[in-house]
Amino acid sequence: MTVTILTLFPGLFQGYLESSILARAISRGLVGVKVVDIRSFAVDKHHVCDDAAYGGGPGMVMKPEPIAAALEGTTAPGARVVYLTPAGRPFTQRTALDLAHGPDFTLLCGRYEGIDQRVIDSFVTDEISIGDYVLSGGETAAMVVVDSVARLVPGVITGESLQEESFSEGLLEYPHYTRPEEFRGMRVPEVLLSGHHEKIRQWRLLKSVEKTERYRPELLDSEDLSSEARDLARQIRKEGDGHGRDEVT
Ligand code: 6GU
Repeated sequence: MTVTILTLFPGLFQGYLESSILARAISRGLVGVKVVDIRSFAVDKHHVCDDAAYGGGPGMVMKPEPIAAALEGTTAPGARVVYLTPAGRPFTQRTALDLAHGPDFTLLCGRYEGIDQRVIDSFVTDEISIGDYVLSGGETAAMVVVDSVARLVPGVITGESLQEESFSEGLLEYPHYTRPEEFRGMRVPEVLLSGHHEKIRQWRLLKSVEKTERYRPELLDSEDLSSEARDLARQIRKEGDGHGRDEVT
């Protein structure tokens, strides 16, 4: 799978692409990342890529010609072109899975107030936002997308880690512990030392449901939740009402 990234700031990607899981995936040939400088497609003497907005208002808009030329010079006709914008559809694990299934796709990073709408109308197949906040450009969002997609490409991380993720699907992760058994007076929960796999599984699920209830309670209303997780959620909520066993003294 090859991802092409179109940006005015190609240098931002260097350190990121040289580090960690992604660098390994690239060197093993599992993932390709091509970073393309939009400015190199501007034909005028000063390679101008932005201009004032028609209709007035503050800020600049990215000109259509360099982006169109960059897309036509790097992206196969019919390929997915994803524009990263706070005005896009929310990016989720489902989007990442969908992109990881291929084929190759292109990420278009906006800067300033955004890009000329006619480029979106002519080339863009998906508009994606990574959350409800404003970034100064699409580059950090592109890194988020590449990271989350690359780790889903077969062979990039072990099947076990992915299985564990699908186990906890729809819930926040349970807490993790490593050695030593006691750190500054705090012991690792006894059940994790027991070697009892079923008890450990149940404890982790309980912790996941508790954490989800605390930080993301709306996730517990999902239809996709396992019946076991649903039962735990119901129990936790009952206890929270003040009628649970823990509250009885
Ligand atoms: Cl994809 N781009 C920008 N500029 N800001 C964002 C975003 C993307 N997602 C959330 N905020």
